[in-house]
Amino acid sequence: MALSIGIVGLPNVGKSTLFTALTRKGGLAANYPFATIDPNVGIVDVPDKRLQVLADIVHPGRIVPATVEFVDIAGLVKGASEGEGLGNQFLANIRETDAICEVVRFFSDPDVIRHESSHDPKSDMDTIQTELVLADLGTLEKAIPKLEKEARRDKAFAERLAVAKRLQEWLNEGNRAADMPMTDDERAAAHDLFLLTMKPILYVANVDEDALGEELPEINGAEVVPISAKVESELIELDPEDAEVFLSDLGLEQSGLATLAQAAYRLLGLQSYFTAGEMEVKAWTIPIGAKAPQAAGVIHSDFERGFIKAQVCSYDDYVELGGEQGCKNAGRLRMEGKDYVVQDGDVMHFMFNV
Ligand SMILES: Nc1nc2c(ncn2[C@@H]2O[C@H](COP(=O)(O)OP(=O)(O)OP(=O)(O)O)[C@@H](O)[C@H]2O)c(=O)[nH]1
Ligand SMILES: [Mg+2]
Repeated sequence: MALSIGIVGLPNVGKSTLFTALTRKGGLAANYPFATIDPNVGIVDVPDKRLQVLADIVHPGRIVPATVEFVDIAGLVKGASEGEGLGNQFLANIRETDAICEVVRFFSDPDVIRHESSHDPKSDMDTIQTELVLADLGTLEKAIPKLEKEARRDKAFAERLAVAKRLQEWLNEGNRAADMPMTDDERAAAHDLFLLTMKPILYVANVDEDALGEELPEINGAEVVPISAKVESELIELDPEDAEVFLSDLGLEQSGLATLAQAAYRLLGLQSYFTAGEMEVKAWTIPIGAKAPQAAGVIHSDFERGFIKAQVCSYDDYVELGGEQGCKNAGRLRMEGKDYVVQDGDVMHFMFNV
């Protein structure tokens, strides 16, 4: 299960430029609005420097990073829900993503045409929020009559219907679904409605080169990650050493893409653990707080079902003591049971029985 993120924003704000840099393959970036019509899906490695450190110890056949799937869609405009621009049909392509990344134009380049509905970051964000809320209201308008019918037949649908109606009122006031106070059960019921504003959102501020490294304040309680799509698209053309020099000239420690991947992990409450062996060193994505069996289940459901115990070294121990044998010699190799809460960076080996 790769984590998936849908990219939204007004036309010509740099979505496809960012997507292309992210995925190192062609989405089409072009200086005219609505350059993107078909959705583009790209799988992106989650940059994690720890993988190479582990590989230097284990010398595996290959390194396998965690991945995130990005979906690039056409720009939304004011009135998209009523068919303005290209309309909002393509929002269906991001209905099942785990999160939304909204690209907001902060860069000033006068040569890049601003779509007429784009003014400044705050109003652009409001425009997108309005369109996403309207799209969700459209979804609810279709879902509610169906749920009413189903609730008459089967009580199990009553809760989903009640929450759908409550959401309708809430969204009608211009709010995001995710911000509505809900019990866990209601939240689960709401999840099945696949509302766009129910998804966690993070903002990418597509800034001018010289504004990189500046911290941006949160907007509506959401994290804003400053990235220059232009710089990113230049970075991927360079070999790794030149890229490091380029980055340090800009006063940066890592590429915006790495920063974005990390922000997405934080937003979704995710972390990685590693497996390290002769064949491969691999990062696995799990929710923060996941216990050992759940972590094992990410590799294979049999591992979770037949979980016996896990052999664990912390990342720091593993690196400092030179690997598994070193950890063992130093008494730092632990055997953990099914209640062990996996820590970020743990190097794990599972014992199971099926
Ligand atoms: N100066 C500058 N130009 C950029 C930057 N990011 C994108 N552009 C330019 O803006 C134009 C539009 O970029 P795209 O990536 O195609 O925009 P988009 O958001 O995908 O647009 P649609 O698909 O039409 O909705 C292109 O000419 C890019 O080169 C940036 O960070 N700085
Ligand atoms: Mg595009």
